[in-house]
Amino acid sequence: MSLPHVTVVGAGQVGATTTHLLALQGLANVTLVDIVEGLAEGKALDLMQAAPMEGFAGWVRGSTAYASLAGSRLVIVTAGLARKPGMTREDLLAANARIVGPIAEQVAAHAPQAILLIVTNPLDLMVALALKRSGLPRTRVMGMAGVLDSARLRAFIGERLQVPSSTVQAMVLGSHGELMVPIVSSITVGGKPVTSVLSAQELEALFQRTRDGGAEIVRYLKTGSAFYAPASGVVEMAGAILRDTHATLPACAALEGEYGLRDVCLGVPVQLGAKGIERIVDMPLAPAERQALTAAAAQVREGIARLSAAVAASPTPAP
Ligand code: A3D
Repeated sequence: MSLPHVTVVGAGQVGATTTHLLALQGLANVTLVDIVEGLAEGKALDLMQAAPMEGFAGWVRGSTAYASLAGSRLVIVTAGLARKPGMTREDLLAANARIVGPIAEQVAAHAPQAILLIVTNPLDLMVALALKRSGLPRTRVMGMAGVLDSARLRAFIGERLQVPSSTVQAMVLGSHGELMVPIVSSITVGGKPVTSVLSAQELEALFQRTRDGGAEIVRYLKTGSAFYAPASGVVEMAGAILRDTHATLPACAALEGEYGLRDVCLGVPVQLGAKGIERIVDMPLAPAERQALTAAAAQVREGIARLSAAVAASPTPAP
C-alpha cells in the first residue's frame, strides 16, 4: 500500500514521538530531519527495528538535508530551542524565529504543495512567521495547540468527575498560553452540558490548571517539556488531513475577518481535510468568550510586532 510522505522537522522529544505514532497508526512514510548530525538517522533506524514487533508497514528514514522534504504531503515542524537559563523571552522568540523562518522557506522550495503544521513555540507567532516566510496559502499553514489544550481540559474534567476522559468533549480556542479561551457551551460529559455537573467555580479552577498545564509538567521534568500528549495532538490533526476526514478540530489559523478578527493567527475551530483547512467553523460564543478571543488576538498581534523587532535586532546568520 502506498502511504503519503510526511516530513517531521526536529527529531527531539515531540518530533520522534510524533514519528512513532504516525508509523504505528499506519498514517505515513516519515522522513525525520534534524540539524544535529546522526540524531534523525539514529532514531529512524531504531524505529524501523520496532516495525517487525509493532507490525507497521511504512518506512521511517532520517536526514539532515532539506532536499528530503520533496514529495511531502505534510511537513510537521517541531524544531526549536527550549528556554535556557539567562535567556529572555525575546531571545527565545528570536532564536526560534531563526529556526522556523528558514525551514518555512525550505518547505516552499522543496515541497510547495505541502501542508505545513507548526508545533514550535511561541506557537501563534511561529505560525504567523511560517505563513509569511513560506508564502503558502493560509489554508495550508496551521499550528497545533488547541487540540492539546482541549485534551488537557478533558483529562482534568475526567479525573475530577472520575469518568473516562474520552467521554468528555471540550473545545479550547484563543492563543496557546495564558489567553487560551475554553468554550463552556462546547464542554459535555457523557453528552450532558458540563454546567449540569460542575459549578462555575470548579470549572474555572480546571480552566486555570489547563492554562498552567505545560508549566505543571515542566516543573516535574525540569529539563524538558511535555511531548506525549503534544505528539498525540499533532497526530490527531495529521490523521484528519491524511485520511481526509473533514473533522472539526481547534487549530491555530490565519484569520481574515472570521470571528471579527484579521491579520492574526489564533486558535479557532477548523474543518480539516486533504486540502488542509477546508473552512473556519463559526462557533457560537458567549459575549465574555468573544471578548477573551479579541484580547488574545490583540496579544498575538503585539507579539507579531515584537517578533519583527527581535528578528531585526539579531539577523539570521548567513548560511
Ligand atoms: P527538543 O526535544 O529540544 O527537540 C527540538 C529538536 O529541534 C532538537 O533535536 C534540535 O536539534 C532540533 N533543531 C533545532 N534547530 C533545528 C533546525 N534548524 N533544523 C532541524 N532541527 C532543528 O524539543 P521538544 O521536541 O520537546 O519541543 C519542540 C518544540 O515544540 C519546542 O519549541 C516546544 O516548545 C514546542 N512544543 C509545543 C507544544 C504546543 O502545544 C504548541 C507542545 C510541546 C512542545
